Amino acid sequence: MSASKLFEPYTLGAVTLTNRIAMAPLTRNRAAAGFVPSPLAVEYYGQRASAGLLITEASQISQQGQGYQDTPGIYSSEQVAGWRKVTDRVHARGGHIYIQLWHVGRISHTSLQPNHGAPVAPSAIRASTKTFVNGAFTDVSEPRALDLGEIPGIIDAYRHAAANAMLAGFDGVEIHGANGYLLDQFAKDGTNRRTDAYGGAIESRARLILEVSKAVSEEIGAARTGIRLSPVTPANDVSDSNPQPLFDYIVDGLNALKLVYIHVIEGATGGPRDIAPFDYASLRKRFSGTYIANNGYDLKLANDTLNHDRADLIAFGKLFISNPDLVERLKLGAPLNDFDKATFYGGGAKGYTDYPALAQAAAK
Ligand code: 8OZ
Repeated sequence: MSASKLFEPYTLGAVTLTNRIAMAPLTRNRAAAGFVPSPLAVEYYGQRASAGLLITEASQISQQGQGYQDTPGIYSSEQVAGWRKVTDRVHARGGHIYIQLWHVGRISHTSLQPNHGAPVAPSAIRASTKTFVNGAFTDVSEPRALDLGEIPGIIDAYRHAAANAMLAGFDGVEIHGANGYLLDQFAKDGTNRRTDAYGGAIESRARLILEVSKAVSEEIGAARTGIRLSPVTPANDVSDSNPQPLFDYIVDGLNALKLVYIHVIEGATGGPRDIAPFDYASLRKRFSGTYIANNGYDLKLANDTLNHDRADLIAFGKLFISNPDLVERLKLGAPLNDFDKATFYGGGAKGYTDYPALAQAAAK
């Protein structure tokens, strides 16, 4: 086994990470009543604290921002108290943790919305996709277009959630700008048909993601504000006719705001990396902060990417579900546990906190 940069420390804004491995945000649908992280979440994140950076599962910034059953929030004081137990456990084990701030936009269902109203979107275009509610996969509901006058309230909800994240003891936040949720819906022309200041030209479609990034970084500091982007993913029925200039423009804006990182899903989320041509090196070149690369990385691709300076950190997703000690396993070249897709979303400890670490596996 040769020395690998993956296991070297890295300074990310205000904190020094013990290695260059991030745990990607992973939706697990196990929040308790009130959308509060449960004691099992404390165990789950604590088991994975050897990752250089943990990024939590996407967490809604408001009830309107929720799109799936049993996902945690970061808008109420009970949710803050629940998350505080998670961050305390991770910090006690020497780890660092950011929370992903989420507004799903049109990827929701009336049963989850305030007063069972329509989910909100840049334009009233229903997504051809399903969500998980009331124990079943269900078509998402028809959304309504946001009024111009509602947008400041949405930006404020991000700001409030970021302030709550600090109260909960997080090291920073990751704005969810990816995977066809609200900010991505505004940015891309397949979902945004607005004719006001938030639709039309690239500068207008990018306005919301940049205004949210500005508000959050003003609230908690740019050195604690990262963002996730997915320029070409088809996830959640999102598309753009010309993603390169759009994301070049967005990243220039994020760079001017001095965000601490961009976390880029290269290709189709959880799928092929080469789904569409896109020059990720252009984003890296435009951005002075940290570049976190994600999607389908294994040890070899991770090492090649770091050695060629194409990224600073590598985020692993599904492998962290089944390998709480992924860092040690990669370091030793040890075998990896397989993951069970049937327990990804919802349920209890099974498939959540019961995957064995190496020492436990050896003792069996
Ligand atoms: C899987 C299931 C539900 C939501 C994403 C937050 O794709 C998600 C998500 C993933 O970013």
